[in-house]
Amino acid sequence: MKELQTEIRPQWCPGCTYFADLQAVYKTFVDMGFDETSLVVVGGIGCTGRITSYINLYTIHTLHGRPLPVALGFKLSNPSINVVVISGDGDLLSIGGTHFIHTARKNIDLTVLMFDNFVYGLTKGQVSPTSPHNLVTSTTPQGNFDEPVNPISLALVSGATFVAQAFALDVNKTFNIIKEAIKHKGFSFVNILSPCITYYRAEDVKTFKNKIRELEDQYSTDLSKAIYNSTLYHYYTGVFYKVDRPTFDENVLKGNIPLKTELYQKERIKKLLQNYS
Ligand SMILES: Cc1ncc(C[n+]2csc(CCOP(=O)(O)OP(=O)(O)O)c2C)c(N)n1
Ligand code: SF4
Repeated sequence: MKELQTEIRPQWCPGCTYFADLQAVYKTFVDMGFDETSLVVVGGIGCTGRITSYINLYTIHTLHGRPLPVALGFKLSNPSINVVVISGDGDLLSIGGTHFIHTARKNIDLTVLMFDNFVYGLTKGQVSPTSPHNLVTSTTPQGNFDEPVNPISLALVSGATFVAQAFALDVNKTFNIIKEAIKHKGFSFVNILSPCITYYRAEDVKTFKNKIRELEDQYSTDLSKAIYNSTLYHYYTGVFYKVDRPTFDENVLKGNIPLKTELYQKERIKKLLQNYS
């Protein structure tokens, strides 16, 4: 575990739930025996994205909203490597929202861990896509007018093949779920409920924790059932859905999806350029 830590001290507020998320992540990587040759971690921008500086493996801190395209690039250039994306609800569902949908529906073999803190933490508590209705934030002083995105439902309807939810302070359970998500072949998504202790003013972590319930109907392979379960109660943890479907990267390897199309052939490009000379 010590070897996985870097010399940089996490720059998170004292007591931030992300410390627990980080423990679960370390625990998983140690348990799965990852090293520089077998894993790359891709982070977005935000308090969450900082995690890339705290993991002593190959990591990349990308542009705001863009960790998924970068992760896809890693996976296609080296399909044998495990790629784990760690980012926030703002990064993945706001500015990066369309990447989320399209990476999921292509079933790229990636694991996405979303630290869902219900606000934009790094920029000091603006409203985010998962902020509950009526939440008072710096940009919604009279309460959030909008309805929140349900990340589990969104992942399911977008085509993710493994969808789960965990709670930050239950480190062991989060560890087990992350492990399963990484082992899953295809687009796996874990929403880790991690309320921001500084800017999420709806309830304190203790009250939040008391609402956490274990999902009864886990590992469903029935999409409509999983979607229905995702709408029942916001504080369920467990695996909502798990199915096997060919992945995009598998199809690329088999040659079913050509990466180099005719368009990229030198002669075609030469001819094309001549049209502009
Ligand atoms: C293109 C661009 N727009 C805006 C920002 C400012 N910005 C930095 S972090 C952030 C929000 C991050 O929120 P979230 O992904 O929920 O992460 P958290 O900090 O809550 O962990 C924003 C808007 C930026 N860095 N780049
Ligand atoms: S602002 Fe919120 S999410 Fe960011 S470090 Fe502080 S408590 Fe954690």
